[in-house]
Amino acid sequence: PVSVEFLKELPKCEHHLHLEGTLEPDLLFPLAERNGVALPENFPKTTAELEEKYKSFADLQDFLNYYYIGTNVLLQEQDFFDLAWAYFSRVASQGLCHAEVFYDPQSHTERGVALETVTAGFKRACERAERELGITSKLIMCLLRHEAPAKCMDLVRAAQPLIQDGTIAALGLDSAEKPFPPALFKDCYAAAKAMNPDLQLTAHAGEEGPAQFVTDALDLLHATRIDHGINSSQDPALLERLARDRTLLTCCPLSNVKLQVVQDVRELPLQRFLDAGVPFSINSDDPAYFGGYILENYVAVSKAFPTWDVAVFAKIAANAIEGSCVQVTLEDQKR
Ligand code: ES4
Ligand code: ZN
Repeated sequence: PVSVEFLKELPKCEHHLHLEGTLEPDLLFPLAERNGVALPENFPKTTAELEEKYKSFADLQDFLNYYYIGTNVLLQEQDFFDLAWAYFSRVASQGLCHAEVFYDPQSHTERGVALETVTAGFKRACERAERELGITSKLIMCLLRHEAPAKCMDLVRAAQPLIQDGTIAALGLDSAEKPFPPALFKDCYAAAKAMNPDLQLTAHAGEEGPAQFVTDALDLLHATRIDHGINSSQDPALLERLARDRTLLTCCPLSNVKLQVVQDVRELPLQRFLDAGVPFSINSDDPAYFGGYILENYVAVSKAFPTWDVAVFAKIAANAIEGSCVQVTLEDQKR
């Protein structure tokens, strides 16, 4: 296997990172205190107890129940800044160059926190990360698919100024997958794209849901990237299409194990993706919950696929750059 040092030095892009999923227990409790937010009666009382709980989740929904309780402690612009800044500071030492990060406005607006407050805090952290850490970034606004499509459309309308001025670079779709197929959000995606033709479109699909949801995200939402997409491996025609169109799958190995999508990283169809020419990147998803940031995810893959050499990882890293919303040109690199 390649060395950890090599993986650390490899210039990496993160494409699948929920900012709310970077809320470490040791920030969650102080924020709850600072904001006077009461946690549920049966919620763990200490960082150690909460970390114990995070050791295993039954499935995506079991995790999401904790994740949405966590989001409740975020209220002020400064909270959102602190959260994102803690993330950027941490991954700067892991060789992260560029991050395209998700956030879930509805998990905050539902509690009376303004979209503008959330976005301003995250944006300020992104700007500081570029200035002080040399990490470039883009914000991806996600629709919560367990919410009514009409509610999601309200968010798209509220976000119009942020979509038009490029603050929001891309639209995504997340939360409980299986009961909420991509088709429900066709109008939301079309409306957002109409606000700014430069808006990029991505969607979680094929994590717990079938390969058909990946196809639907491409056909109905016109996504040009797929988040997770692991179950694409069940459809050879789809693999061919992803390879032909160079559609990036943003894979999250430790997440898939923690949420029992697979029992071991070795079960992930990553070799099949490589063989079929399907580009994928390696990402952390919700690192505070799943026990690893981007480097730990690369290391887990290198351990699970010990025959992959530096050339394979260089290819993965190059595919990640190519699949980013921003293309880093040779000219930019010279500067
Ligand atoms: C998520 Cl792992 C995952 N899947 C779907 N939605 C999410 N939101 C935060 N993490
Ligand atoms: Zn995700």
